[in-house]
Amino acid sequence: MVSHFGQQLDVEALTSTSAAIASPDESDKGYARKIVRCFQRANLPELVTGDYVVFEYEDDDTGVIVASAERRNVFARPGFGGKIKPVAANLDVVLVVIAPLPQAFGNLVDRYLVAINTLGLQSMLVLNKEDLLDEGDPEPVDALLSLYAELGYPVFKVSAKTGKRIAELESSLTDKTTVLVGQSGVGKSSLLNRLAGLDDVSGPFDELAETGALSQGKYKGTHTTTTARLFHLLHCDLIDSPGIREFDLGHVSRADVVAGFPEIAEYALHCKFRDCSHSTEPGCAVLSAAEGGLIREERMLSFRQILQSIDPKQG
Ligand SMILES: Nc1nc2c(ncn2[C@@H]2O[C@H](COP(=O)(O)OP(=O)(O)OP(=O)(O)O)[C@@H](O)[C@H]2O)c(=O)[nH]1
Ligand SMILES: [Mg+2]
Ligand SMILES: [Zn+2]
Repeated sequence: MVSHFGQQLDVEALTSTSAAIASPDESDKGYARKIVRCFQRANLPELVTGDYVVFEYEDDDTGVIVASAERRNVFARPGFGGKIKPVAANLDVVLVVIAPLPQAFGNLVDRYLVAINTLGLQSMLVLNKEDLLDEGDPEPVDALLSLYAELGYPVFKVSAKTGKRIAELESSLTDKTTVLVGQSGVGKSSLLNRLAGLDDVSGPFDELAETGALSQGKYKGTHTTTTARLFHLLHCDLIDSPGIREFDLGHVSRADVVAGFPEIAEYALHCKFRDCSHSTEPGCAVLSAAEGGLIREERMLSFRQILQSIDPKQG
């Protein structure tokens, strides 16, 4: 399943027969497979980009989905009213994209990293629009990227616009299925177009992803991408996803949050109490490490903020 349009879904036919596309067939990695617009039978669960399904043709370009295969994993985010909204399934990597504009927030990145870690997926970070950075004058987004590099996350500083270091990024994505996530306007769709080999990444395109200018004056994204879509590139599969404003981690446990902060998790093993909340307890190894400057202050603040948001009694 490659994309969702209200009640209808776009399904890519993996075989030329009229049904049976439940499993990925590596020998059949053609790049211009047929897209069939389908409805799904009412008894099926909510399907998401990246799901494998079985469908029956109704005519040449339309069909009905009759079954879906179990997912390896699904990346989700809470939608309106606290309902979990799946974004994409059967992934290897979640690529968190930040940029100098719109402004990047460490806490948003940390929320993503907790969610990705909880799912057991690999996270990578991209700072896009490096062409906007002033060489002589390090900007906050640079410091943010270095922080994650120090923590051991793979980081890339690229420009979709100029193509700088795109080859480096591409080689890390080879043979993987990756979803691009991040705020609206950071350039997820532009990156996808560049990784697809385009020199002019801003379209308009028929085959690739639509991009949109930032809003006048406010330098915010304009929510151009409205539905997740899977693209087969020469060396990897990429899923473009709609930008978000906030990432609410409603569905994770306190232990998940700790595990999503590797440098905090390391010290948390040595706390005196097993159920230590790392806020006021005596013998808390996390607090002593933070006091000793072994954990960065901004990460401790972010950690507390996330704990508080998943359980307001905490903190
Ligand atoms: N200077 C510069 N501008 C870029 C770069 N990449 C993207 N942009 C511009 O940033 C704006 C937003 O790009 P999009 O690719 O639409 O951003 P997006 O993250 O897909 O946004 P949503 O679909 O709304 O989530 C467009 O005006 C792009 O031309 C870059 O590397 N450098
Ligand atoms: Mg987009
Ligand atoms: Zn503790």
